[in-house]
Amino acid sequence: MTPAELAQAQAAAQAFSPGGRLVGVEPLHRGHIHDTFISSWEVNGGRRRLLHQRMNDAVFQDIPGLMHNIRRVTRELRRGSWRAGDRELEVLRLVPTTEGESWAELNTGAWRTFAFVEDTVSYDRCLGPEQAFDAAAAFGNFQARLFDLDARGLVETIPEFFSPLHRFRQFMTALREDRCGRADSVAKEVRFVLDRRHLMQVIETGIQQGRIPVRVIHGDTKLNNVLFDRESGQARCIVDLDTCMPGWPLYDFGDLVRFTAATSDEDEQDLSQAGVDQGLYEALTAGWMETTSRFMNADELELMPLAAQIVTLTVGVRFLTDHLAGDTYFKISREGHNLDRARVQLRMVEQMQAMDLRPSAAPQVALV
Ligand code: GN1
Ligand code: MG
Repeated sequence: MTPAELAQAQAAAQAFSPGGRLVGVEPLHRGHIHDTFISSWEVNGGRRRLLHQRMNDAVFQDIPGLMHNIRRVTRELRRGSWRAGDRELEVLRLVPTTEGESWAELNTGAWRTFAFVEDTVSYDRCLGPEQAFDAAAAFGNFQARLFDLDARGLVETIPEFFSPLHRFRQFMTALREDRCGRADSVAKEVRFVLDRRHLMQVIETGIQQGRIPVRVIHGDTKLNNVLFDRESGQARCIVDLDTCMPGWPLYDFGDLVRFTAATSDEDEQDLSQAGVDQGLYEALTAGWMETTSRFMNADELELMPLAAQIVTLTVGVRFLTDHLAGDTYFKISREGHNLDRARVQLRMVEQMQAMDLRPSAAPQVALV
């Protein structure tokens, strides 16, 4: 961190001062979108840590809407009227500014702060089926808890965020424009996507036909958005509520599989490592069903394996689109980073299609 960045982060931390003395501020290199820092405070003889984020207002152009959603969702989660599951999860806590606002508009950008959840660990790779089950049950439970929340009460902060069709159109535009002259070098990946374009319309068709419900979802169910207790190893808190907005509930299951059943990191460069672990997929399915079976309909159950393919393809398409467009959306830390990410996702789709991934219950409904 440069001295200027440190000074900015310190000033931002002060805007959310819990009182006491600011001991230090460190960057936390997580996520592809915001800038994140941790501050430590000495308050009344004790230590306290806060997590600050400078929100990316190019990605989230409606910051008031984004913060409205987070306030609304955390309030609902605290209300305790969830329908399914018995796991007690901690709810993320927003720390207000010294003026009592939920975020601060500073000259360095829009900042918000959460209480740091102590004594937890997060994982970029899954430890095994038990952890996969636990993470899936936690995310399923999260969705169950939000079952009563009227989706119309939340702002769609990024329009069509979860729409595979929309992502496909953005990809076609980037391909046509080819701003960086990269299209020729990714002809193989482009072909792979075009050969599977039929997958991109399955969800929209299901929603239009009234078979797939629209409800509030988490929207970024990566394993590393679950904080596990350092001692017990059990899921304790779900973080990153940025994309909690109306979506198709199976998106959460699909994204969970994309990330957690992966045999490699999301940005692995050695493609021979990339793939899907069937045992982890099955554990995720079982964990997910533990809390969602009460409200998933027959079409959704049937679609579970396909949702994993569709979400993985969609996220792969988003990475590939950003590579074609010149890496303007996802943060990168090396040349070709988004292409590496895209390739891993596409390899996973290829493997999923070759595997026999089964829905957890199998009413036969044809959607395609
Ligand atoms: C982004 O920033 P992060 O890592 O929480 C993205 C998700 C993608 C994910 C891929 C707002 O999430 O949609 O699935 O990267 N978030 C946004 O790892 O675009
Ligand atoms: Mg996120």
